[in-house]
Amino acid sequence: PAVIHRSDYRPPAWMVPDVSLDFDLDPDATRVRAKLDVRRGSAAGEPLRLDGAGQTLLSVHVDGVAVNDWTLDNDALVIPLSGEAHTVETEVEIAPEANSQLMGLYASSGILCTQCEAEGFRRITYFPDRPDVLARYRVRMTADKARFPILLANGDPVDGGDLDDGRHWAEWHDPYPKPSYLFALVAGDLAVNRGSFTTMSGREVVLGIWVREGDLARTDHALHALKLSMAWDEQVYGREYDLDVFNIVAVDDFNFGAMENKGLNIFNSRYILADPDTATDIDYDNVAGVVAHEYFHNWSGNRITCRDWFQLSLKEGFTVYRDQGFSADQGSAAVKRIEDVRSLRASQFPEDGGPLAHPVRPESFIEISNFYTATIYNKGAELIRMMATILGPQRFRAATDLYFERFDGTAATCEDFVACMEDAGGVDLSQFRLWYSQAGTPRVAATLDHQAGGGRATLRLSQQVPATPGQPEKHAMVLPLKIRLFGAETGRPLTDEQLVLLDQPAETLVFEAISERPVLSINRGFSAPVVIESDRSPADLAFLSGHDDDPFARYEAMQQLMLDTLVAGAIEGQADHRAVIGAVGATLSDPSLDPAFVAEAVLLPAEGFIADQLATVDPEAVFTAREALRRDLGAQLEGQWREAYDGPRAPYAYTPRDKGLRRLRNVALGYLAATGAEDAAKLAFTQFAAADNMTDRQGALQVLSNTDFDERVAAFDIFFHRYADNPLVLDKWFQTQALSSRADTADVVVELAQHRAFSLTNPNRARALVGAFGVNQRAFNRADGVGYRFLADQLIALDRINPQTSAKLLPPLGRWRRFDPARSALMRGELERIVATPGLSKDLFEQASKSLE
Ligand code: BAL
Ligand code: ZN
Repeated sequence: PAVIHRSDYRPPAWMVPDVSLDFDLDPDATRVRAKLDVRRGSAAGEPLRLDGAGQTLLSVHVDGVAVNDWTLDNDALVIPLSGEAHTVETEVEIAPEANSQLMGLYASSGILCTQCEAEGFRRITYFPDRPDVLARYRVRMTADKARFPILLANGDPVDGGDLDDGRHWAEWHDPYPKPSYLFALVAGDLAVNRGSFTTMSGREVVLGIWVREGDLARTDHALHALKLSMAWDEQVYGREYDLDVFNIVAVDDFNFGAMENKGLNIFNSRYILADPDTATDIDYDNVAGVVAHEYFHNWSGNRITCRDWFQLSLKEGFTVYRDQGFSADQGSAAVKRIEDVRSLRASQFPEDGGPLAHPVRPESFIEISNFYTATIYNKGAELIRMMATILGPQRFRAATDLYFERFDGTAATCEDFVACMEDAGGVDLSQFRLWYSQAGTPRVAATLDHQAGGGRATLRLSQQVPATPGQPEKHAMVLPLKIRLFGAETGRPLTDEQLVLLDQPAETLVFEAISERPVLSINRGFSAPVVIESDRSPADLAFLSGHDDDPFARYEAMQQLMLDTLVAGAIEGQADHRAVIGAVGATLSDPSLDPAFVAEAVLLPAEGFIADQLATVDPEAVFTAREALRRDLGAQLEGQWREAYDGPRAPYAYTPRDKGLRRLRNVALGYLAATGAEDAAKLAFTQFAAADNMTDRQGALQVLSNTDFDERVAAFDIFFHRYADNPLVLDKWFQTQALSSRADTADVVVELAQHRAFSLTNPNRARALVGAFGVNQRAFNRADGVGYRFLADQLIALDRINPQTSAKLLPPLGRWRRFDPARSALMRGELERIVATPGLSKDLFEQASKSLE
């Protein structure tokens, strides 16, 4: 397959200021008539080239006259045009019901809907399907009124009516020029939860969350989150909504989490539907976060879009940063930061250290769908965060104001964004730009020396950026590191917090008048997305975990202490647990701490993250070391776990405090179960059966899922039957089993793939079983290779249905270099089998072949 390079970018040869689309909707055969006003753009003499894929072309007219001098070149329609401006009309037929890849126009449980990012619009009609061609869209839809009573598109509704034959029509007009990837339409039998929002300039916006009638009761949280998001973007970024309506539609079959189409967001129902009985606190948080994310795209993505797909992080990194800020403001900012860093470490760090590593602004791709990654999204957000840290809040806001003003209505680049940061911030970000072009997670070594008898302390910092595919040599980057020193004896701060911009391979900082032995607090707030290697002792880490005034640094010290202990345990077969037990005990008994923070702080690092620290991963050794520490923590602190578990209980409410208490209780239950305490099974099962909310019910199920208790089987059975009609909750049933740490999980997962409720055609279900299994380090890496074979079988089968979703699930196989020779060979064998599969999509080919390199 062809490789597309960033350096090949050329401005569009033809622009399309206006387009009219006429849809005669039918699940089996939809007719699409498109009328494009085209204007010659950059290059004289070039024919008009319209992207297409998978449709049947019925006719082509130029300036009202049927023509046949067009050609098809790799699915693109090429039409020779002599003048500067023409009207080009095409008519095509497409088959939404047969569209299983869920790109373009497709059917999801009887609803017709679209997904066009990145290159799905070309599956609907012939068009220059690239983000720098901005058009005003007028859309007319005709459909059977009984089956599709609701017809929605981007922008505002302008007209509609009934036809004689039981069909009806509606016309929508979007006044804002937009790229084709933001096009959307929906036709279906939908109910609406209506709301309204008055914008900062006093305009009334009609809001609608559209779902199946039976799901309506589960949409209040999403509607509330939408209103909060609209207010937040006005207050924090000065951004006002710009249309009279804002609609969100939830569908069950969706490749992404959601899509920011102008004025008509389409969501995976997983990120809309929530009520206490079916959604956990994490689900509630995710619904609000994704609603906010898509809403924020209206400015960071839609009003200002990307010039080309290499700039994807321009909109995604910035919008993730914005949604993180929104979520932080809804509850505990410290806990939100901890969650974000945990997810960065779980998904982006391994990506940055593996065969699929790529810069935040990639240089090339085969299939752009493969680049909707944690690097583009989450590391991209960290880049924005670092610039915000360097500029400070006022100058950062001035810089984003400048960006929104300077580039409104255009397709921009990452470089344009950085230039605004420089212009409004009065800083030089020349070297900072390396963050966009260099892949890999920088490592910082930090050693702190102190003169005996007091006085001068010397901090030596050095950085190293590891080699990544195609980038053997790296330059030193700008690393904004927040640093503070604390006194080891008194616990008091010895310095103010300082922002150090480490921009050399090595630097030395000197602190004078340091009267007692200092302890280093570094990368506070996770100010740079790097790995810190310091020589801090277990005692100093335990001290920081109890005394640092930065909550993130406190959490981080505990994590480092746990990690060092677990790595020692995995390598040596045993470790000294005392420092961890002492620090966890102190944290549990500190009454000044927020329970939500405590719950995060006492959690052990994930198996995958422990494995990332080892030269060669031994999954059983990692599991055994982690279980040993869990058991020891559970047993040694049993009284405190019981106290936390028996803490204040109240009827369910979704408030930060209640969420924190629930989280801590479930963590405590896990530790109690780890000890094998006699009553643990009973406690868990009672919680499972009596819970008035899904957080507690699923929390108990998760605890049971890792055990041999008889209650485990009963709980899974009850759960399945109770929620048999709810696909989102059944996903939890599959996922919880796929994540179990039990020795038989791989066999269970292979069996579950044959379950009548399992299907690869629904991306959520595929991710719940196959995706979750891939990140279950112990089960997936079972020494006999059954996990590898299973994943490869599923990917090959899913590739025929939905290549995009299949390719996203491949990365666990790409970790083969990290394992022992026997596992490596088994994994490579499966990758080779995938690459050799006839008819493989370019999506899966790219991921598998790069993973072998
Ligand atoms: N643009 C794709 C979905 C999202 O990031 O919002
Ligand atoms: Zn996004």
